[in-house]
Amino acid sequence: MRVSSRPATGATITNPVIPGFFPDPSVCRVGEDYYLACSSFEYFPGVPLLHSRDLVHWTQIGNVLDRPGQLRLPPDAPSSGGVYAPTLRHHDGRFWLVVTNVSGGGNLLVTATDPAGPWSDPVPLPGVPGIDPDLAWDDDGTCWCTVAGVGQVRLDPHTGRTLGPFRHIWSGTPGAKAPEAPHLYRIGDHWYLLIAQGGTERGHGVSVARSRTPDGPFEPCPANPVLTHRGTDHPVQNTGHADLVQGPDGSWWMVLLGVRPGGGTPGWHVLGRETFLAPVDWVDGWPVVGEMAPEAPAPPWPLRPGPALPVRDDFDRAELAPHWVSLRHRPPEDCTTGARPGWLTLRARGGSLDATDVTFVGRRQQHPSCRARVLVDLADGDGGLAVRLDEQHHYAVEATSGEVCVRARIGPLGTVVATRPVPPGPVVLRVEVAASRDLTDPRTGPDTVTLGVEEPDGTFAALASLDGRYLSTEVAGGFTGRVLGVYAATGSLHVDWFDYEPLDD
Ligand code: 6LW
Repeated sequence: MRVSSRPATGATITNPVIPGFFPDPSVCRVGEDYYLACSSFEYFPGVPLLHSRDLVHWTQIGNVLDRPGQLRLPPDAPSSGGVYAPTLRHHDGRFWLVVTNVSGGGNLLVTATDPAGPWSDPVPLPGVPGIDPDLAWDDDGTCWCTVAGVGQVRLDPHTGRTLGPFRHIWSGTPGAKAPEAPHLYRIGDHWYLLIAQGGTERGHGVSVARSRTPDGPFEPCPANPVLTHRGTDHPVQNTGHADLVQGPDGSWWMVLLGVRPGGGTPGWHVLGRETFLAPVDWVDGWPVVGEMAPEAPAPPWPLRPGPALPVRDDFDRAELAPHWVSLRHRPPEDCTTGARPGWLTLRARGGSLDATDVTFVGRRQQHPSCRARVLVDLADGDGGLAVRLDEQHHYAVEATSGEVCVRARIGPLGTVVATRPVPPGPVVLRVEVAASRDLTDPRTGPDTVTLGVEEPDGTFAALASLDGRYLSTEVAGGFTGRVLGVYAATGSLHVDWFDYEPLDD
């Protein structure tokens, strides 16, 4: 039982602090402001950038890679390809971010004075192999770049040139899967090297080692892994891929990814890997990670909630809000709020949701139970509202002229599961996701996804209710989570507004 040395304020936090698919978090603090970046894979813009004043409440303020010139995602980039694991740091008055684009160019570095952007054009890092790059600076200004597998090389962060040999500095805990997500910190008299091991599924964990010098030799913590939920029935699983940050009061905190499996056995997670917060104490020069309860003691400073996302986006701004994502790229002519003022106009680029180049604009599902509604006006095509995990795992309610249908794609199987006639003109499409509560049958899935259309009086005409396990990562694989979005399958369609709201679990 860990005894916290922290003053209890009585306040609690609800984990995850960033719900929905915001994995591989990397955090830094500047004064009283915290900034955090996450992976984004095949979605554009890439690398969501979030801000907090208390480590608990987070607001997305932008995306680091929000220009096509920064983020090359070819149309055939696979789902869960693209952008892996960033590291975000503040040094010498600037923000620095390194990240891997596994579908276009490998490791790259960008900088900014304002974390909300604009960020610089990428500096390629051709001498930095692999994934999960990290940056750390020595007192003499030496910049150390450390990568998965725990290799390390000195780097000129201005030019991207490596300086000296690439060296292997630690293998992590013997017997466990390759070490990933390395982060190097200078804390007191030591350099600490934090890693993830065990793979990002149920075996995930966090280990640490320390050295008197940034390039080792490293002494592993005798208590490794310092955090794992493997082999437990903890409601949060797959915990790992962590980053450390020190509060203004000197306390230490860890952000990390985890999943919340729903339903019966074995449990299915549908929101992707989410960002959690855990307290960290130091005992005998080693970090001790506190309990990651769903309701945990809050940090010992005033909580400062930021602005909540509004339920409705009525697309009345020239630019889409930063939480909207498309697939692989978003040519302005295919997705614009300028064609019909106050509407979002989508023009089909080619394929349906089964294709990698579908015109799609969506936002992460962030709640186990939630509702999405959109008002669409079919210009000369068809499209609809989808719950998407990837090209082979999605459910959608699609409007064509005079008809609405529900399509389901599960792996190699795709079919229309329901249809109904609708009058011509704008139509409201709705998706409701209800998390499973009654688990008396252990075979119960995580949730039920109900898709349909609204009658003119607003009542919900459900067309199909489908088992949500088939839109889970345990079934589909990959690194992302569900995204709820609108898409154009052929021609064009206009979207007047998009509502997203949580429902009681
Ligand atoms: C990430 C790496 C990992 O780069 O998955 O399983 C990759 N571990 O740390 C994508 O999240």
